[in-house]
Amino acid sequence: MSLRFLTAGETHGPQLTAIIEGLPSNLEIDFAALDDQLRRRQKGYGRGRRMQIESDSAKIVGGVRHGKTTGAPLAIVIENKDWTHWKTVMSVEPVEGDDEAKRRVHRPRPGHADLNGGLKYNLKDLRNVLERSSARETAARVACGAVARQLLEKFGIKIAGFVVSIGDVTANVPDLPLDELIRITEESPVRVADPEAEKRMIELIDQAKKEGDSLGGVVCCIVEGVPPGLGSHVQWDRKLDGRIAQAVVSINAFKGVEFGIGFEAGRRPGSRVHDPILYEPGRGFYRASNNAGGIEGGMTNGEPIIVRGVMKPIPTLYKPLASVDIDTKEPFLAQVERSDTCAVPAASVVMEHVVAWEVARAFLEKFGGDSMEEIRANYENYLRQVAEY
Ligand code: EPS
Repeated sequence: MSLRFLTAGETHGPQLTAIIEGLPSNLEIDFAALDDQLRRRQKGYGRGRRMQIESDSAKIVGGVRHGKTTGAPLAIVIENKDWTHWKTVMSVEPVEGDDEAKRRVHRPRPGHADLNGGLKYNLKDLRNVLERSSARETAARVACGAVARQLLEKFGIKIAGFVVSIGDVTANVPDLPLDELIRITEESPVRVADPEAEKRMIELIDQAKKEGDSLGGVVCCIVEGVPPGLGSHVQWDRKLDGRIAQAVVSINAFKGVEFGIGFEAGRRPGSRVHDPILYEPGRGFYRASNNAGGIEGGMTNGEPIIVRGVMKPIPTLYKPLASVDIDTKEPFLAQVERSDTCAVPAASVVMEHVVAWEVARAFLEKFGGDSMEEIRANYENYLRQVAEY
């Protein structure tokens, strides 16, 4: 069984719900570490008031007993504390009241799912679209990714996520061991390891907030300790880079993805793109550089996976753009909903977790077994085979 998950829940509904299927039995769950990841996602300079209301915690309500997975579907719920303010607006049961009482949305925001979702699902209250398309859903995805990450950690696989740029400010990424890079970016309110860029990013966010505007940016994720051979070249939908790309672009507001040197590869000749192959007894095959970002032919090559994603600015603008009222078809300014000015730092944490998920999925396909013991035996056997190759 392939690893999979589904999420449900609205941003101002009572809770988010996720079900993971395909986890092996006997994976020890570190409950505090799940909540740590959810807390990391809530942080970052540029967030709005909502994050002061929430204190996300993953409550496991199925699939784990006495601290270990049983092999049954794992069910997680995350409470929305803000729900108490939205009980009538988000009521499952019919409620009385006018548009205002129901906080009906009828002036769609350009760049959001509002209008397309309204047309597609024939909904005259665009709140029915925005409640689900909100990036609140990424809390559930981080919870699922955090479980996958715990599985990967048992095999020495480590993941970092940080910010490369916000608006037109690009941070220098120092060449440091991964643990050191994680330590420094973790302390930065904009998740960079460049104090000068950090200062300019904060100023830029302050300015955007003052002007009722929003900002996007570029984030990077590095996965270290991955064995060669995850993913496959034999079929289009088994290529790991393709699967990671889909996962990254599925994050709310993400518009593009690149691996290694990415789009720069299109500007260089092959001699300055491909990574020469080297060999040392004891170490095995390795590369002189990692321009490929750890994936060639849809498979990991044993070098760290390096993936970047671009997030567009959040579409909710306090100084709204032109829109059309869906009732009167008259021009109006788009509706203003409470939102963040910049969620790029949080998005780098989300990206870590969607990438962790895809790597774990490929890992279980390669070393598949129903228990952690069976997976470990398969993994060690494969590492021996690679060493003796
Ligand atoms: C979001 C709008 C804001 C963000 C939200 C994503 O929420 P609200 O409308 O309640 O102010 O804070 O992000 C989260 C709730 C979260 O947990 O990340 C949107 O429209 O996408």
